[in-house]
Amino acid sequence: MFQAWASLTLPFSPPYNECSMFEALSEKLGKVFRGLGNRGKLTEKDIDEAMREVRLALLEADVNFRVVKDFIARVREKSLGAEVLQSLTPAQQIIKIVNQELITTLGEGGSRLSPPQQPPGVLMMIGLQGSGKTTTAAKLALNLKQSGQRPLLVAADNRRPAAIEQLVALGKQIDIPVYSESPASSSRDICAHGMERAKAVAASWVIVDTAGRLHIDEELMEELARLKKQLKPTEILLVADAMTGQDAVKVAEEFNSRMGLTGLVLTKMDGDARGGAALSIRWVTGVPIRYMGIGEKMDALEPFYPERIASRILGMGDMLTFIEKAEKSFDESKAQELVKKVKNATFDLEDFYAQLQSIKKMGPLQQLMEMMPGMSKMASKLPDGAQEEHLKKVEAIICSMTPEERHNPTIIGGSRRKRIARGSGVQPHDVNQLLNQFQQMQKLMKMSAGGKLPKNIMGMMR
Ligand SMILES: Nc1nc2c(ncn2[C@@H]2O[C@H](COP(=O)(O)OP(=O)(O)OP(=O)(O)O)[C@@H](O)[C@H]2O)c(=O)[nH]1
Ligand SMILES: [Mg+2]
Repeated sequence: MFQAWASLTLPFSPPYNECSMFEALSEKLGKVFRGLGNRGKLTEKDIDEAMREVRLALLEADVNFRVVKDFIARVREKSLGAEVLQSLTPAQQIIKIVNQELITTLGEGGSRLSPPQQPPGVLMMIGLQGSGKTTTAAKLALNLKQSGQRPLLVAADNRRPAAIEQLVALGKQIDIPVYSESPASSSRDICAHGMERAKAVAASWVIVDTAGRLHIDEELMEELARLKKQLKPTEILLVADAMTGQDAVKVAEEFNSRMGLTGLVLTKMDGDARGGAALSIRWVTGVPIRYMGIGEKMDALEPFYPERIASRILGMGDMLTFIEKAEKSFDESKAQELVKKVKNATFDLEDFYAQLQSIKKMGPLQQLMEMMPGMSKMASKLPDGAQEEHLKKVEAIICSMTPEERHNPTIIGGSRRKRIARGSGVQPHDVNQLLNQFQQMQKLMKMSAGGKLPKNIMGMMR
């Protein structure tokens, strides 16, 4: 239903604008698997051939060569030794193995921060300059607050005067207290006083933002080691910029050997890097990826779910994330009512309009589309905001209709069409187009209610 809806609002000849992490890798792997086709049996030679291509695809995605070597060896061995399952074709079986091994490589299980046993728990954010420490500290604080915990932010980056102001401003924005002093104070004092404040306000978590450097240097490491000794952090989280590829992996290795990391946060996963850092960093360092940053806004932080990333890479979309987002934004009873309407095929333009509003609440359409199976490619081909533009037009058209027209669009003839077009600042044929598409969508809904939904909705809509 979301697919049907989304395709309804797509402009028709989207210009090209490729940019999305994992996209190229996903495409190449798709090609390899399609090449295996529906063959009833795969020989060792077929598998070796496919593995060679998978290997190339991973290397081109900037995955660490040691990780690639291990990965291929595991997939090859399992593919050769796999039992023949009747329910899957050999190609599907290999996809299943690749999926499992991708998950293993990414590190199993995402984890959220549970309330500390002895509050306040301390999170120490460390990393190179510009990796996203300050932003992530604030995002994490918001995340904790939303799960009912009481975070306090501590601005311990006294190297860059603006860093304190930056954290204070972010704290104000998300309404979370920030402990700060003048940049003249030492980070040791700021942390000590910050801990006192945390106790005074009964904070459950203290999140400490530390200073970064352009490169790892002795001075930085010594300062961080001192702070670690002083703060005895529950977690030391390295914030690493996914856009920097294998450099991020090297940095993580070094920080881990010096500081003993408990977790990683990969930022800028919304960028168009090839994804090699994400696919290598856990395997190389052994440190779990806890969160990923997917934008500059305060809510652009997600727990790291290896299963979801793997299925995104394999082109299955990120249905789980999508469903979670949908659940957050939809009212349960309204959703049920909607399902009933779809089933009875009484879904009208009024309902459609209400849907538009709910979906708008879920975030930028492009991001939503990227999570849906079969739509990620299309999403990347749309220029920023193209969807929103189109949506506005659709909204304007529906707004210019009378309730009766929305309920029963078939009564809209030539003169009503002209009136609606005038009212919404579009051409009559735009109104027509929307009505035709809505009719198509209703047909699809009827079919889906009868369990006859064709597999390729997108193809049909086009
Ligand atoms: N697109 C995107 N931008 C991000 C993300 N995380 C951080 N940024 C941006 O990256 C820039 C640097 O972020 P900061 O949080 O200031 O980085 P920092 O590590 O604290 O930097 P220093 O304090 O100078 O060491 C800012 O412009 C952030 O908005 C992310 O997940 N996605
Ligand atoms: Mg900072």
